[in-house]
Amino acid sequence: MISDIARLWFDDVQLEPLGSGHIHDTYLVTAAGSRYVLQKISQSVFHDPELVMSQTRRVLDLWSQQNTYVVPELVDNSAGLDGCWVDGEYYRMWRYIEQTRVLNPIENTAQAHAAGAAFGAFQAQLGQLPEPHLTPAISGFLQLDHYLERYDEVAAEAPRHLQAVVDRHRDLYADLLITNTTIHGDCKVNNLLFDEQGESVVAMIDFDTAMFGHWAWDFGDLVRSVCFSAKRTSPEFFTACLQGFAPHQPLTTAATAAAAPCYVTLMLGVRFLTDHLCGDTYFKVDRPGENLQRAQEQFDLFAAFKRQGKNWRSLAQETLAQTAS
Ligand code: GN1
Ligand code: MG
Repeated sequence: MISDIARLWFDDVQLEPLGSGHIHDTYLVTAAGSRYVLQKISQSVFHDPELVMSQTRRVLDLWSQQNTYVVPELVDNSAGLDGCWVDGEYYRMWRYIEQTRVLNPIENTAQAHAAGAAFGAFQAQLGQLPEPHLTPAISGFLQLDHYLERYDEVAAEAPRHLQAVVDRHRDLYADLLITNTTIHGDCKVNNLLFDEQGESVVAMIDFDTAMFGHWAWDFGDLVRSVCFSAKRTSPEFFTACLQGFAPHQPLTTAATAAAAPCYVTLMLGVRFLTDHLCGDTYFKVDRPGENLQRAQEQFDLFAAFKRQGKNWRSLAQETLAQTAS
């Protein structure tokens, strides 16, 4: 029972499910008047939980050296360990960060700016990580070419209209397939905890996918998640994310910033679609067909991003010129 696991940390616990993640099982734990977050790491996604933990500790150490954001803390259990194996599953406990909230949906462009600044600051800070680079805890993570290889094995079963979209765009993003900096790897706006007024970012969470990647995978995922959360691809959101992010990341260019939301959104659509066709082994579902629906939502968002195309490139050029001056 999950409460038995929580008792490896605390004697007297109350538990309830927490969050809307598609990967781990996550619980809110109350013990001795304080709140904590217990997670069972999904091994169908992260094959090596100890690698995830050792890399997370390196990230937390370096991220703790900035003073702008609260850094999540792992909690030791009664054996003095911040994570442990029980019956072949790996568990860990975090201190809950109080007086914060997740934006669901995002409400305004000031929040998008604050989110861009937070993820930009993360890349700037993690740029100082001593060698060796963080390795992807999931092989091929965020590499479109890798996901297309898997997709191609099952593509014949995919709905025709989605096959056509993939085939038309699969070769467009060669510039984004390289790696150039340490990234967060899951820059959704709901991996940021805002203050209760929703004005500033208090803390960033979820470092499992931090790795050496391309700066624009984070930036693109942020714009994708902001627009998905707001249910519209507003140019104001794009500009606000870029204004927040770019001052922290000197690698930022207008063309790549404009292409990044398309790249990440197409990739996520392909990931959901492939998982649907392969029997939902990666993203958790509550009912059959849910991953197909998620794929369709990302393909719709991708189409909306494509329509912004050239506008966003010139908008990015103007924004970068302003932020540099
Ligand atoms: C997964 O579980 P969650 O929501 O933190 C996924 C991300 C996707 C996201 C889409 C390790 O993250 O890459 O962008 O779903 N994480 C992993 O909602 O695959
Ligand atoms: Mg995540």
